[in-house]
Amino acid sequence: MNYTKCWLAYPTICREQERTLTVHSDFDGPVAQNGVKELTLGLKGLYDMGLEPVTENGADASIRLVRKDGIHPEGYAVQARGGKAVVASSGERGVLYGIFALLRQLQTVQCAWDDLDWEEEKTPSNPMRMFNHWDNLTGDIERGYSGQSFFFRDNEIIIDQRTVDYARMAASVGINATVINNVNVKGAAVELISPRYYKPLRDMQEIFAGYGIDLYFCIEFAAPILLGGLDTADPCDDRVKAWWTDKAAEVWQALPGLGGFMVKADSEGRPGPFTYGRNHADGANMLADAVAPQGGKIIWRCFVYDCQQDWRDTKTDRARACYDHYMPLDGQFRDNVILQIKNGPMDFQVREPVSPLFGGLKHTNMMLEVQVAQEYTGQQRHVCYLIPWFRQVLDQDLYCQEGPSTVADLVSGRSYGNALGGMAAVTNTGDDPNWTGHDLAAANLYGFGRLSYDTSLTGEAIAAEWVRLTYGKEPKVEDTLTDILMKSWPAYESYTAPLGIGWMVNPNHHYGPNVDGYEYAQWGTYHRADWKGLGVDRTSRGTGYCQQYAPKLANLYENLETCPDELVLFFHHLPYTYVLKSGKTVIQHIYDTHFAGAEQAAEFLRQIEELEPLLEPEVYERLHARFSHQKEHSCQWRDVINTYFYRKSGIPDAQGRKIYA
Ligand code: GCV
Repeated sequence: MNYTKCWLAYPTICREQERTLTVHSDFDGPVAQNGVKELTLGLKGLYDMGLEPVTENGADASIRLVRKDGIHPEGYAVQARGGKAVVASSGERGVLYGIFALLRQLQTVQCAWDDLDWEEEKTPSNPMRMFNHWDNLTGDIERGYSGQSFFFRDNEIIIDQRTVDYARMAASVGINATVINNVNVKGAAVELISPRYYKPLRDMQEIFAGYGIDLYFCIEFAAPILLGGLDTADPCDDRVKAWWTDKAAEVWQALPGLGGFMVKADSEGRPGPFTYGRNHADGANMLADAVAPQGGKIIWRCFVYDCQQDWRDTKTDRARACYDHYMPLDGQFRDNVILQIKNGPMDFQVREPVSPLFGGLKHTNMMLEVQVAQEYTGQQRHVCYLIPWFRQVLDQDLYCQEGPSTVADLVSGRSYGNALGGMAAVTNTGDDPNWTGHDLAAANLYGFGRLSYDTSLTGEAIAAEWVRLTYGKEPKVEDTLTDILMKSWPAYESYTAPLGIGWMVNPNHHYGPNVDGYEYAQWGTYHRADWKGLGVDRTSRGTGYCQQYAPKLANLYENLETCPDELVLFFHHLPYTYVLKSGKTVIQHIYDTHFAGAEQAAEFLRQIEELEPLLEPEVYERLHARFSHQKEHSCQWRDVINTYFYRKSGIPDAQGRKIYA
């Protein structure tokens, strides 16, 4: 199947045919060689120029890839001036990232090769920058909105040019690790750690390694039973320990350099240590000990909560679960364990406070998990550029120590001097021709990588950069698409669930409005609306969730006077007539944002229609179809939500607009 080159299309800047640059490299490993290949592709596309490697006279080469101690092995220093460029690093990954930075810069300033006058030095903000794929071996993707898997089909592993192009795309934005299969390890995926798959996995691993990407996969906690024929997977059982130790030795012998395993345990029906009366440190450490001799890591997901809750029970609070489970274990995990924590305490809603666990753990490696796949944010049928949201998450200060204590500081390991940590994104890719279903959803994939490598970047800068790399330099296209991207998350938030309350989606597939879709279910996701008001009381008078934060944040959320409007219903149960800081009542806020959000979606479509002459017909058609759907679907959201709350409250819209009573 044909597919687009996304941001690696290298659209022509100006033609300098007949010219050939030279490149000299101090490195000769596969990563640097792929860097040279990328330079060749880039210069050909941008200038129609050739590139020739030279082994001698390195000093005269147009581009020099230089080994330089003192620069982080995944960082780089690039200098480009007067038709010559030097890309320096102490490691090959750094050189590769420097090359991508150089190609990016050429496209950003859109100048002739000789005119580039630029230098940049970067050290990655996070040690680990990871894509998580929820691909099943059958080929379908859990929460996939862009076709089928390009890693797996019919229980076989696919290796083709797309594998290489995926690795190029990931490396171009600084991704250095990827988990290829679903955390819900289903069917044949249990056997990924068996000889059946070692050969193709090795081939895949080699491709990824050539782009500086460590391969990981998700394992099934009950594998000793399912694969090993034991009668238990108890992490404290010696037979289980021995089985995992032998298994790890076998896996690493087949796949030397494998990054490690990711585990979802005791979560949404998955097996785990709780089955045996053990805790999650017992489970994670047993695996960590098994993989440690191989240099492997265990990424242990913290998405653990009671998914069999009684909706009548107003004291149990799913939001509390992650902290309640893991805080008592702080300091007990091995050095090669990383706890992976979702950005919020619930599950990737359009707005949530950050998980208090980030501020709680002081002696544990941790990693932030975000979802680039738009499960709850429009499923890649609506545009929803999430990078400004991730930026806010990273900037949130947890006030948990005197020193640096934002989420960015904490997960990078900076706060407490941890060597491991970073950011992971559940990806939005599939085998659709444009990789991400919605063409503009590629900005999230790109943006996650860029942000995880450099957490000082802004959402707007990343958006503008992505648009230029993807569509070339056409001011109207650039301005319009950047504008749409930047307005898209607030727009989506405004016509869906209000004021931080979340959910209100159709059960199971999570698409489209259904205010009571999860209200009487077992999932712990309630809005508690009645005729007087709505919201969940998570203060000390309610579930006590607020108190999981350090005092400064706990007080901010606990007090209505200081609790930010956008999260007020997450933390408080309020009457519809309560006046927000905006000066509007809760009910009027609901009406106003829903009318405004749907209008904004209609405006997006108008903006896209103006781009018709400037975009390739196929791209325009795809965009037009998605934005038309978004316009219509945002009206459905608006009307369902407004009608529901009008019927509950009996309070009319102050502006007398149409509400379907
Ligand atoms: C992979 C949510 C999703 C599930 C997902 C789970 C998780 O509940 O709906 O599909 O399972 O999160 O993150 O493990």
